[in-house]
Amino acid sequence: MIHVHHLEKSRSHRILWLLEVLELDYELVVYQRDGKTQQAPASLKKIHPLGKSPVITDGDLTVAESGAIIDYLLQRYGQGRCQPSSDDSRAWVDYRYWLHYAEGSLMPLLVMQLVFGQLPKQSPWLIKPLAKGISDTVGKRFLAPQPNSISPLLTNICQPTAVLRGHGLAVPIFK
Ligand SMILES: N[C@@H](CCC(=O)N[C@@H](CS)C(=O)NCC(=O)O)C(=O)O
Repeated sequence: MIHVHHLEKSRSHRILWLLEVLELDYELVVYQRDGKTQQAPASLKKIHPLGKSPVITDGDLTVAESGAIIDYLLQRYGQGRCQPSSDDSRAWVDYRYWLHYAEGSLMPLLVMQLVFGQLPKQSPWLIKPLAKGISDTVGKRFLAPQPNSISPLLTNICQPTAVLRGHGLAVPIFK
């Protein structure tokens, strides 16, 4: 039986989505974020030393990292669903690109945006103006231009015709 170690408000939703599409049986083990820090509880570290979600266990196996979990589920249970065949080189390369792009390139930017956006709000009042200055500068000089430069790519992949591209529901949609 597959167990999904699911942290509320997290990337773990992608895994649940994939499991539903593949119509696999699974059990959910739900974890709440710490009310103050928003971090995962220490109990998640007992499942995998990273202490982050998603993590799945499948019998004796433990698999962490959302991309690796998706790969594992599709290789083991996909029966060709949700990914292009390796005969179709272009689609196969696109699929791999988008699978890795989400965590490799996009997510670090989104996390930086979140962290720097929170910086002034979370800082002690005395240094709030300084924190706001840093946050604004990082946002304007570094972060803002980057999502702008990738948005045409994202718009393109989010077109139903691009995502579905003749081989059923493709995995980038889960990312
Ligand atoms: N690259 C990892 C990232 C895992 C990750 O950072 N998960 C977040 C939730 S989206 C988490 O567990 N955060 C809680 C924490 O850092 O304590 C993946 O794709 O699985």
